[in-house]
Amino acid sequence: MVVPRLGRSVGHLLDRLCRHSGLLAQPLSGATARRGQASGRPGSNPGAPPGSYSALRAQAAREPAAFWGPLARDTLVWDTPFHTVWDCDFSSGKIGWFLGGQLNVSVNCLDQHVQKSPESVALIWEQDEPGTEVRITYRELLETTCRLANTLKRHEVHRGDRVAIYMPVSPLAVAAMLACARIGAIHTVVFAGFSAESLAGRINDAKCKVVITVNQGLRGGRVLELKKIVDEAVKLCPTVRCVLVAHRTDKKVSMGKLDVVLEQEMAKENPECAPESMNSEDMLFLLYTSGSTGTPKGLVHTQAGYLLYAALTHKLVFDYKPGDVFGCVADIGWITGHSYVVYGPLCNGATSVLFESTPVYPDAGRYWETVQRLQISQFYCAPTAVRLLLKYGDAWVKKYDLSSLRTLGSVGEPINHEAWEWLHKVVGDSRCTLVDTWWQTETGGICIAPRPSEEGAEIVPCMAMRPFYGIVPVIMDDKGSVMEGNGISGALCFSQAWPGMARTIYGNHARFLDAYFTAYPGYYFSGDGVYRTQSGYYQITGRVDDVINISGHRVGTAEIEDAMATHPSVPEAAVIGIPHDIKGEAAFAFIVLKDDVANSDVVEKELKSTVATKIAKYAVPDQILVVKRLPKTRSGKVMRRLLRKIVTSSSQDLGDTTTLEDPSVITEILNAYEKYKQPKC
Ligand code: 7RM
Repeated sequence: MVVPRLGRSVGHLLDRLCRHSGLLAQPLSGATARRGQASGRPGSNPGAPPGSYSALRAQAAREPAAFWGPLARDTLVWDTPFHTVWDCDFSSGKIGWFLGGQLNVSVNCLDQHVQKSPESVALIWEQDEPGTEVRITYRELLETTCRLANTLKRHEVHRGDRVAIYMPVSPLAVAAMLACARIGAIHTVVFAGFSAESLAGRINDAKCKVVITVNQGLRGGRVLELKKIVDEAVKLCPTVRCVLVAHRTDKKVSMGKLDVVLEQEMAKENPECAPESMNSEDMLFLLYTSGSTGTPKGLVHTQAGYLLYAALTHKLVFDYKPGDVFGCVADIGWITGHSYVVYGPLCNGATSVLFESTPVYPDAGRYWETVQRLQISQFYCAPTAVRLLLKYGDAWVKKYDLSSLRTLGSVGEPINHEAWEWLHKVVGDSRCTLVDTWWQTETGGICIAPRPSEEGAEIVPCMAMRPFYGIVPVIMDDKGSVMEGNGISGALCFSQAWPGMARTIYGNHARFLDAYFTAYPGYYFSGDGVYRTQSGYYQITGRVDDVINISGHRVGTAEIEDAMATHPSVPEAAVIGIPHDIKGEAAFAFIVLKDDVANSDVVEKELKSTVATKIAKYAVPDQILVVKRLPKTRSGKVMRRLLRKIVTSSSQDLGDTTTLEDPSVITEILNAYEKYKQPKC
């Protein structure tokens, strides 16, 4: 079906949006669209002034093609215009945007800005050692990207091939991502805190041809042996033909037969590389994230929709203006780094900060000293860091002039009152806009945040509040029915597709459908719970599945359990998340030991190291409790809910335990836990 030419009112609204955001230079023309399903869209808002948040939100929900079509056409640089704005159907998990269009993401992030102002600064690399920042212009970044792209080509990386990037935050890592984009290869950045086994699992799942890494990393004054980890991983990876090794330190590392010195190769290459014309729906990158099973999922993001969504949210949520220095301190190994260190800011021609260090190196003033020295306008960080820093006291903040700041943002986990207030009052001097932003690896960009909004609209502390344009939240009850009205809570779903969302799980579309589109047919299910306040704002209440969030890092309880169960003395383990002052959540493990185990302390130590080796250090349980058996239902499922109650609730009420196979297990575990809590002397 073809949507008729845009009506005047829609054109007028978008004109206003574009004047506000500087996004659209040209008037609208007709865009065509195939319509998807029509449920759950909010109606129009006749009383809202044109161009206002609520009018635009209503338009984006009612007429996605009319909203997104002109934005995509005028925000992005296209080789071939798209003919269809969207073709999506949540019932079948079909998601497609800007069909027929062709473009290159690296051209959008680099060449378009080089043409206009080659010497403007693309990246400020805030290296681990304070005061040693390096500025990279758009011209330089394009040149580095092209040399790296040509190096990849020389090593037989072709369009559609996968490349793993295991690097600390650095300009070369950004160039590696953009080099893949330039030649149509698909990158998968693996956070440089993951173990060799985790890295190998991801490389094998993606069947990567090439790995890009560094000899060593530097973080918080410490050396990270990244090349050694890659060596260990690659032994397990038959698809890897070549490892490109860059140098972050002077240390010589042993080079095997697959290894190539990246800088030497790049120096030989041409600083220009013709960009591949990619279809809107070709893959741009894979990013692995944890779900409720033991194996991480490789979420697939595609070209045009992802880039447009990252760029638009970067501009409107953070109020980014040309000339601002945008500081997102996330690692590029997470989706936050992809969307708000690399793709969003660079597509908008911004100056983006690459933060290599930690919040407390060399002291607890590091973030604020950096803000002052680099004159950062927007500062985007994780609540776990805020909780840590506020314990050091206000003096570390007050020491510095933070008047360059306009917007503060938080992401990754719920932000508690104390952290929100501290960020707002002490860091933001009660003067900056503070946005609690909710989104996921799967959503590609921010979905719920206090901005954009009507001008000057209230911001309620600790709340993501308002859906972004095109985001239509729906709250579901236990039975899978849509809950209407305010003052209600349930599962957070979305009824309508948006351009930035993931398209599939790499190599496993069935799992994609199962994880996100099966629990509530016709809707995307986020895995989070949400409360809609009396005023109609959204407040995230936390995961409703078996995913926990340690220091803003997602990990599945099943992943930790699987790692622990590889220990020969541990037939069974059950892991739950428990509240933690700084980390937000910590893992608590219940383990069953074989009868012949003499010393459980040794096993516990070994288990911790197993989790660090198999997953990552952050996933190691804080506490391990030995029990005789796990509480299981008659169908054999571990009742984690009961374990959570035992550890976190002071009341005797353990909820419904009638489905337990043997209720006497409760007293058994309660006793074990009581004993465990007593101080050991
Ligand atoms: C961006 C990112 C996603 C999960 C998500 C939530 C939790 C993220 C917030 C939040 C409460 C927030 N991607 N989460 N942001 N919870 N308030 N503002 O973190 O894929 O790594 O994690 O993180 O549970 O589902 S992620």
